[in-house]
Amino acid sequence: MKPFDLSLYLVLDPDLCGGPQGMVDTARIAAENGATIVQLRAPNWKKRQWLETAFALKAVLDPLGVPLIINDHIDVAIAVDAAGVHIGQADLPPDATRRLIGPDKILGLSTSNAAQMADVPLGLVDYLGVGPVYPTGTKLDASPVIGLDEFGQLMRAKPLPVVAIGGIKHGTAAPLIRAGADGVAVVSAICGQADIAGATGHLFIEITGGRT
Ligand code: TZP
Ligand code: MG
Repeated sequence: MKPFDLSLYLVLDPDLCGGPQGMVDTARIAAENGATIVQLRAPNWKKRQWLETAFALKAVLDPLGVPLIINDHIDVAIAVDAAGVHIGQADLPPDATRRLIGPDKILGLSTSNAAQMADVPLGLVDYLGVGPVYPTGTKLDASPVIGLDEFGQLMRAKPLPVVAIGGIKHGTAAPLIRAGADGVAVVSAICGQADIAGATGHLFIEITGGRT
Protein backbone atom coordinates (compact mmCIF):
# COMPACT_ATOMS: atom_id res chain seq x y z
CA MET A 1 0.00 0.00 0.00
CA LYS A 2 1.15 3.50 -0.76
CA PRO A 3 1.93 5.58 2.34
CA PHE A 4 -0.68 8.20 3.19
CA ASP A 5 -1.24 10.98 5.71
CA LEU A 6 -4.84 11.72 6.69
CA SER A 7 -4.01 14.92 8.62
CA LEU A 8 -5.82 17.37 6.34
CA TYR A 9 -8.00 15.58 3.83
CA LEU A 10 -9.57 17.84 1.20
CA VAL A 11 -12.75 16.52 -0.43
CA LEU A 12 -13.48 18.46 -3.62
CA ASP A 13 -17.02 19.50 -4.52
CA PRO A 14 -17.77 20.85 -8.03
CA ASP A 15 -20.46 23.31 -6.89
CA LEU A 16 -18.48 24.80 -4.03
CA CYS A 17 -15.16 24.85 -5.91
CA GLY A 18 -16.46 26.45 -9.12
CA GLY A 19 -16.45 23.49 -11.52
CA PRO A 20 -13.57 21.33 -12.76
CA GLN A 21 -11.01 24.11 -13.17
CA GLY A 22 -11.91 25.53 -9.77
CA MET A 23 -11.39 22.07 -8.28
CA VAL A 24 -7.96 21.73 -9.86
CA ASP A 25 -6.93 25.22 -8.72
CA THR A 26 -8.28 24.61 -5.21
CA ALA A 27 -6.50 21.25 -4.97
CA ARG A 28 -3.18 22.76 -6.07
CA ILE A 29 -3.31 25.70 -3.68
CA ALA A 30 -4.50 23.50 -0.80
CA ALA A 31 -1.78 20.91 -1.47
CA GLU A 32 0.82 23.69 -1.47
CA ASN A 33 -0.46 24.90 1.91
CA GLY A 34 -0.92 21.79 4.02
CA ALA A 35 -3.56 19.49 2.51
CA THR A 36 -2.07 16.00 2.82
CA ILE A 37 -4.54 14.04 0.67
CA VAL A 38 -7.24 15.02 -1.84
CA GLN A 39 -10.44 13.26 -2.87
CA LEU A 40 -12.37 13.86 -6.08
CA ARG A 41 -16.08 13.66 -5.26
CA ALA A 42 -18.75 14.68 -7.78
CA PRO A 43 -21.99 12.73 -7.23
CA ASN A 44 -23.71 14.11 -10.35
CA TRP A 45 -20.98 13.89 -12.94
CA LYS A 46 -20.80 11.77 -16.09
CA LYS A 47 -17.88 9.40 -16.30
CA ARG A 48 -15.98 11.37 -18.99
CA GLN A 49 -15.89 14.43 -16.75
CA TRP A 50 -14.60 12.28 -13.92
CA LEU A 51 -11.76 10.95 -16.04
CA GLU A 52 -10.65 14.31 -17.42
CA THR A 53 -10.73 16.02 -14.03
CA ALA A 54 -8.97 13.12 -12.34
CA PHE A 55 -6.12 13.35 -14.86
CA ALA A 56 -5.91 17.12 -14.36
CA LEU A 57 -5.84 16.70 -10.58
CA LYS A 58 -3.11 14.08 -10.76
CA ALA A 59 -1.03 16.40 -12.90
CA VAL A 60 -1.01 19.05 -10.15
CA LEU A 61 -0.91 16.71 -7.13
CA ASP A 62 1.73 14.18 -8.19
CA PRO A 63 4.58 16.72 -8.27
CA LEU A 64 3.58 17.81 -4.76
CA GLY A 65 3.52 14.21 -3.50
CA VAL A 66 -0.14 14.47 -2.46
CA PRO A 67 -2.22 11.35 -3.15
CA LEU A 68 -5.43 11.55 -5.17
CA ILE A 69 -8.36 9.44 -3.97
CA ILE A 70 -11.37 8.79 -6.21
CA ASN A 71 -14.83 8.63 -4.63
CA ASP A 72 -16.94 5.61 -5.66
CA HIS A 73 -15.59 5.17 -9.22
CA ILE A 74 -13.14 2.28 -9.16
CA ASP A 75 -12.81 2.29 -12.95
CA VAL A 76 -11.74 5.95 -12.95
CA ALA A 77 -9.22 5.29 -10.17
CA ILE A 78 -7.67 2.46 -12.17
CA ALA A 79 -7.76 4.37 -15.46
CA VAL A 80 -5.83 7.36 -14.09
CA ASP A 81 -3.72 5.28 -11.67
CA ALA A 82 -4.99 7.26 -8.68
CA ALA A 83 -3.52 6.50 -5.28
CA GLY A 84 -6.79 5.08 -4.03
CA VAL A 85 -10.56 4.83 -3.82
CA HIS A 86 -13.07 5.90 -1.18
CA ILE A 87 -16.30 3.92 -0.93
CA GLY A 88 -19.48 4.28 1.12
CA GLN A 89 -21.84 1.78 2.65
CA ALA A 90 -23.99 1.64 -0.52
CA ASP A 91 -21.10 1.27 -3.00
CA LEU A 92 -19.34 -1.91 -4.10
CA PRO A 93 -18.26 -3.59 -0.85
CA PRO A 94 -14.62 -3.64 0.32
CA ASP A 95 -13.87 -7.19 -0.84
CA ALA A 96 -15.06 -6.57 -4.41
CA THR A 97 -13.36 -3.17 -4.47
CA ARG A 98 -10.06 -4.61 -3.27
CA ARG A 99 -10.20 -7.35 -5.89
CA LEU A 100 -10.60 -4.69 -8.58
CA ILE A 101 -8.02 -2.17 -7.38
CA GLY A 102 -5.38 -4.71 -6.30
CA PRO A 103 -3.28 -4.75 -3.11
CA ASP A 104 -1.38 -1.48 -3.53
CA LYS A 105 -4.04 1.22 -3.79
CA ILE A 106 -5.40 2.97 -0.70
CA LEU A 107 -8.96 1.94 0.19
CA GLY A 108 -11.10 4.16 2.41
CA LEU A 109 -14.57 3.34 3.72
CA SER A 110 -17.24 5.64 5.18
CA THR A 111 -18.73 4.55 8.49
CA SER A 112 -21.11 6.44 10.73
CA ASN A 113 -21.81 4.21 13.72
CA ALA A 114 -20.35 1.47 15.92
CA ALA A 115 -22.07 -1.35 14.03
CA GLN A 116 -20.57 -0.27 10.71
CA MET A 117 -17.14 0.11 12.32
CA ALA A 118 -17.32 -3.36 13.85
CA ASP A 119 -18.19 -4.76 10.44
CA VAL A 120 -15.10 -3.42 8.62
CA PRO A 121 -12.91 -6.13 7.03
CA LEU A 122 -9.59 -5.05 8.49
CA GLY A 123 -7.24 -6.64 6.00
CA LEU A 124 -8.97 -5.00 3.05
CA VAL A 125 -9.62 -1.41 4.13
CA ASP A 126 -6.83 1.08 4.92
CA TYR A 127 -8.69 3.90 6.66
CA LEU A 128 -12.16 4.91 7.78
CA GLY A 129 -14.05 8.14 7.21
CA VAL A 130 -16.23 8.69 10.28
CA GLY A 131 -19.06 11.21 10.28
CA PRO A 132 -20.85 13.43 9.92
CA VAL A 133 -19.45 14.68 13.20
CA TYR A 134 -21.21 18.04 12.93
CA PRO A 135 -24.18 19.24 10.85
CA THR A 136 -23.25 19.79 7.20
CA GLY A 137 -24.99 21.46 4.31
CA THR A 138 -22.63 19.85 1.78
CA LYS A 139 -24.00 16.28 1.78
CA LEU A 140 -27.75 16.43 2.00
CA ASP A 141 -28.22 12.66 2.38
CA ALA A 142 -25.60 12.33 5.13
CA SER A 143 -26.23 9.96 8.06
CA PRO A 144 -27.36 11.36 11.43
CA VAL A 145 -24.87 13.72 13.10
CA ILE A 146 -22.58 11.92 15.57
CA GLY A 147 -21.36 14.81 17.73
CA LEU A 148 -18.00 15.16 19.47
CA ASP A 149 -18.81 12.98 22.52
CA GLU A 150 -20.06 10.04 20.48
CA PHE A 151 -17.14 10.46 18.08
CA GLY A 152 -14.77 10.13 21.05
CA GLN A 153 -16.57 6.93 22.11
CA LEU A 154 -16.18 5.49 18.62
CA MET A 155 -12.45 6.31 18.66
CA ARG A 156 -11.93 4.11 21.74
CA ALA A 157 -12.43 1.02 19.60
CA LYS A 158 -10.87 2.48 16.46
CA PRO A 159 -9.82 -0.49 14.30
CA LEU A 160 -8.00 1.53 11.60
CA PRO A 161 -6.75 5.07 10.98
CA VAL A 162 -9.70 7.48 11.03
CA VAL A 163 -10.45 10.73 9.29
CA ALA A 164 -13.34 12.71 10.81
CA ILE A 165 -15.76 14.39 8.39
CA GLY A 166 -18.81 16.61 8.41
CA GLY A 167 -19.14 20.30 9.26
CA ILE A 168 -15.52 20.64 10.40
CA LYS A 169 -14.15 24.18 10.36
CA HIS A 170 -11.29 26.13 11.82
CA GLY A 171 -11.84 25.81 15.57
CA THR A 172 -13.53 22.40 15.55
CA ALA A 173 -10.68 20.33 14.11
CA ALA A 174 -8.33 20.14 17.10
CA PRO A 175 -10.93 18.59 19.48
CA LEU A 176 -11.43 15.78 16.96
CA ILE A 177 -7.69 15.11 16.80
CA ARG A 178 -7.58 15.06 20.60
CA ALA A 179 -10.54 12.64 20.57
CA GLY A 180 -8.52 10.19 18.49
CA ALA A 181 -8.93 11.15 14.82
CA ASP A 182 -5.82 10.81 12.67
CA GLY A 183 -7.01 13.68 10.52
CA VAL A 184 -10.00 15.74 9.45
CA ALA A 185 -11.72 15.85 6.07
CA VAL A 186 -13.29 19.08 4.89
CA VAL A 187 -15.18 20.35 1.90
CA SER A 188 -16.67 23.79 2.57
CA ALA A 189 -13.94 24.89 5.00
CA ILE A 190 -11.64 25.04 1.95
CA CYS A 191 -13.71 24.80 -1.28
CA GLY A 192 -15.13 28.18 -2.18
CA GLN A 193 -13.23 30.08 0.51
CA ALA A 194 -11.93 33.46 -0.68
CA ASP A 195 -8.45 32.62 0.64
CA ILE A 196 -7.81 28.93 -0.07
CA ALA A 197 -4.18 29.11 1.02
CA GLY A 198 -5.02 30.83 4.29
CA ALA A 199 -7.98 28.57 5.08
CA THR A 200 -5.86 25.46 4.45
CA GLY A 201 -2.86 26.75 6.37
CA HIS A 202 -4.94 27.68 9.43
CA LEU A 203 -6.58 24.26 9.50
CA PHE A 204 -3.21 22.53 9.11
CA ILE A 205 -1.74 24.45 12.04
CA GLU A 206 -4.78 23.65 14.16
CA ILE A 207 -4.55 19.92 13.33
CA THR A 208 -0.83 19.59 13.96
CA GLY A 209 -1.28 21.68 17.12
CA GLY A 210 -4.10 19.36 18.24
CA ARG A 211 -1.60 16.52 18.45
CA THR A 212 0.71 18.20 20.92
N1 TZP B 1 -19.62 12.75 4.00
C1 TZP B 1 -20.11 12.93 5.23
S1 TZP B 1 -20.35 14.56 5.58
C2 TZP B 1 -19.76 15.03 4.05
C3 TZP B 1 -19.41 13.91 3.32
C4 TZP B 1 -18.88 13.90 1.96
C5 TZP B 1 -19.67 16.45 3.58
C6 TZP B 1 -18.71 17.25 4.38
O1 TZP B 1 -18.68 18.56 3.88
P1 TZP B 1 -18.36 19.82 4.80
O2 TZP B 1 -18.59 21.00 3.91
O3 TZP B 1 -16.92 19.70 5.22
O4 TZP B 1 -19.31 19.77 5.96
MG1 MG C 1 -20.12 6.63 -2.28
